[in-house]
Amino acid sequence: MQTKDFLNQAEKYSAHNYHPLPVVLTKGQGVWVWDVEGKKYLDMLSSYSALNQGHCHPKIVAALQTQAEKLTLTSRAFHNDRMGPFMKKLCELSGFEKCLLMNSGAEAVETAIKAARRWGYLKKKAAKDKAEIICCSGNFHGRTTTIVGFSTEPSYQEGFGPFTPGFKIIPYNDVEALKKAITPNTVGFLVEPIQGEGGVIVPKQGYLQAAREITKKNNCLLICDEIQTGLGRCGALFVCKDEKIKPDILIVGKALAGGMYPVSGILADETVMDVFVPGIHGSTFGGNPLGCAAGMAALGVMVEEKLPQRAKELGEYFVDGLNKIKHPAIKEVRGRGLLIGVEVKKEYGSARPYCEKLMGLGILAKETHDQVIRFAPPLVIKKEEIDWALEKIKKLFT
Ligand code: IF1
Repeated sequence: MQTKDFLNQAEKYSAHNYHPLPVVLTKGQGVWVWDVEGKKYLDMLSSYSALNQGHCHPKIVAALQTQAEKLTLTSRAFHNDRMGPFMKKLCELSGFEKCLLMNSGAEAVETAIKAARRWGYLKKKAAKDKAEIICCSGNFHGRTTTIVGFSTEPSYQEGFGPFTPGFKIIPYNDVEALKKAITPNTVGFLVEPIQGEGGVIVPKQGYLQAAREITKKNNCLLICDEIQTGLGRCGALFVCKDEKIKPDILIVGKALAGGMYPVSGILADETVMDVFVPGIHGSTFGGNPLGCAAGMAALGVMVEEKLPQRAKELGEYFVDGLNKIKHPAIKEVRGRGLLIGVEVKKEYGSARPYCEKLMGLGILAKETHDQVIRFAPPLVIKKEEIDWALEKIKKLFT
């Protein structure tokens, strides 16, 4: 079968919930992927930062293979010998006492929401069923009906109501708005350290510190969603650590198991995590040994190959190179580490045609919101591969 055959199959059998580029991938290694015609591309999306360790990292593949032949799933009705060691490593790396493992990012966000509400009723004595969680406009935290209920992107909401009450929206990067929004029933402030889908929006220096102070002062939880910004992507293990703040709940996912298996979770200290008692929350696959084995290897690769440091150094190098491409169509180059956005001026059209041209030049990138081309390669990328990409991006703009 060729590309068009696969496209026809997708057209015929798949719900049309995405508008993918017309490329059919069949192989991945490191930062490179190949399509069914044998064409090679540089992956500049990393499946939205789930592939920080690169495609098919041999150490993570080996861990997955070994575990797959041994024990893949026990449910949480019984213990297994992979979950404990993985959680220990994750807690040590992140500086939290406990974690609760789920599968998709949205499930981890929902877990954080449930933790914050339960904490609010049990410990803050918020009025019954009146708990409020503050979120930011331009947020992206997943696709469940509760989560899209507090999205500010109409297309994510249309036709999916009614929505879960108890969420209040404030502008991102606005400390005063946060202060004003807090009430005696506010149990948490849910925020992305950098808004990925919102268009790679980096808040002003000190925003997270201020959010930390205000939430502490008002006895409500700071909940940081680092599903996309975490695990090295933005040039640090977590942006929170870089900003020298510790949220009450840290949400992780995506690259947690190296893009090899869906593993997500929340990290918190005992004072929050003890709101969970047996039987009130969970999932069939949460904490399964296969995902934990992959996760253990993925964390190992991140530390051994110093991926956060690489992202910091190579991200600065990449942004510097992009800024040297002087073209009137480029409105701004922004980002942190290897989460980079190039905003295209409206008068030069939307970002999508640029991504289609980039595909012709051998680079796979994805637009976020109409005007921003997102460049987020695996963190194992080499300097010369960035140089190769810069040459192609220069061609795109000249
Ligand atoms: C899609 C966006 C990125 C996330 C943050 C939670 C989740 C995500 C900060 C939910 C997931 C993915 C979802 C994917 C595309 C991608 C995405 F464009 F949707 F917004 F990365 F920016 N918090 N983001 O970024 O995690 O349940 O997907 O595992 O839904 O199209 P998930």
